Amino acid sequence: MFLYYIGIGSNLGWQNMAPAALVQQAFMRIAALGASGRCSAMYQSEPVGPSDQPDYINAVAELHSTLTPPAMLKALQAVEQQYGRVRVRHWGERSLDLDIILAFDEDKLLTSNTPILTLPHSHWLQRDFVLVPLLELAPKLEVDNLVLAELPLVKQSRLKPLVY
Ligand code: A4P
Ligand code: MG
Repeated sequence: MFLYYIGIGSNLGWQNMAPAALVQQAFMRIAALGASGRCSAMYQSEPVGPSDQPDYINAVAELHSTLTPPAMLKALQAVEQQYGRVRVRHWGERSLDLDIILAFDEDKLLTSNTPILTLPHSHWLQRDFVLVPLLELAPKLEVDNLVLAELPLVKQSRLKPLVY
């Protein structure tokens, strides 16, 4: 059984769904790819990349699944496609982005260094909209002896969960 942490992001929404609704819908689809899943709260975050795009809604899902990382990536890309994902510009606006942030085989951290699948996800340690929701699900998580909760980016983050 594999354990995944999957980043969910949207800043356009799709059809009649606002970004927050789409993030929740995407989590339901992700949960269906495994045996058990949990989702963090949602967070509004300023765009990283071009600044002339709307704020993002971000969350992280935790999922236990028998799908291997390449199979999980394919399944996530199929979900992105179903929600109208179009690639416009690098780090630009998108209806839905699903990234595998971390993958474990039992307790073992999996790594991969191909352009098709990079694990852990590139830039994940520079993004509070990934780390803060991830730590909500796994507050004591350490990766390669790095205590994530101790990172300055996490301690200084002003991200707050969305309140309805
Ligand atoms: N790929 C490689 N490794 C992975 C992985 N671990 N998980 C490949 C998912 N995909 C992975 O992805 C490009 C290629 O990455 C895929 O073909 C896949 O095989 P993409 O989704 O088409 O493009 P992208 O998402 O624009 O590229 P990238 O570099 O993954 O961007 P990021 O890092 O996802 O950044 N600002 C805020 N506030 N919140 C956000 O969520 N997201 C982005 C996108 C930019 N700014 C943001 C946010
Ligand atoms: Mg992506």
